[in-house]
Amino acid sequence: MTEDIELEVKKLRILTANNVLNTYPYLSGKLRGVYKVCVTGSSGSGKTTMIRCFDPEAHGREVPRYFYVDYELLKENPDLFPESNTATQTFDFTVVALLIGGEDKADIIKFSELTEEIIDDKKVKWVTIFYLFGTPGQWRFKDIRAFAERRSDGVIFIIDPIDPKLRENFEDFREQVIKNVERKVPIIYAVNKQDLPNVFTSKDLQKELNLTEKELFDMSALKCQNISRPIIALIKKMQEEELGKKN
Ligand SMILES: Nc1nc2c(ncn2[C@@H]2O[C@H](COP(=O)(O)OP(=O)(O)OP(=O)(O)O)[C@@H](O)[C@H]2O)c(=O)[nH]1
Ligand SMILES: [Mg+2]
Repeated sequence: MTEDIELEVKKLRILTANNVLNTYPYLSGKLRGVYKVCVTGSSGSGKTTMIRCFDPEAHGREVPRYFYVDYELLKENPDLFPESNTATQTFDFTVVALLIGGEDKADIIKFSELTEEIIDDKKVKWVTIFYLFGTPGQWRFKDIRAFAERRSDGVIFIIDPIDPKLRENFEDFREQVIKNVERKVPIIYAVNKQDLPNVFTSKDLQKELNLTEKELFDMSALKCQNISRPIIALIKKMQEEELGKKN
């Protein structure tokens, strides 16, 4: 069953890569895969904020964070819920390209901004394209999350260091994403909100969450700091595993 899914997904990715090459022939010889990557994690962990660093226009439908909202009160007190008034209802989506250039320098840019000139200027050797799906973290939208995570090739898992239910959410969301991708795929974890003082860091959580240094990163989505590192690590892991499977 898992093997059938794996084959089906591979076929789809090859067809997509061929479409990309037909449309952008200058990528010929440089394209190193087209993947689906989802960004998961509890509500408020910073998924939408992270994705908007790569593409400010990449947002799904945002709705009030709470079921009951007194709009009049909010209008008069816009900072009533400083932790953000909205939550993602559908999913955030953008297409991004990882460019590996001269001296193995890595860059991530919005795919629609990639041009032949950029490829030449940056002496790009490899281009990996990924469809980035930012999922909704709220429980009431978990069916939409399942849809957005379905058959991803890799997962970015955002951990909220100020979440009072950090451990419980970690187990829950991991179990769900593993089920939704329908086969074993690489997962990279990022502890967000590192701009805040005295919050858990990847070092603090590594042991507790039983993760290795290589799969756990620190970042601040709010400041768009260190957001590329987990993605580069994920793509590397995905491609290493793919090569391993071929051998
Ligand atoms: N200080 C700080 N706040 C952050 C950071 N990332 C996100 N936030 C804040 O956390 C709140 C929630 O961020 P979102 O990006 O909407 O969270 P989300 O994971 O998309 O939430 P859902 O859509 O409900 O699943 C917002 O107020 C953000 O400004 C960060 O790195 N540092
Ligand atoms: Mg969101």
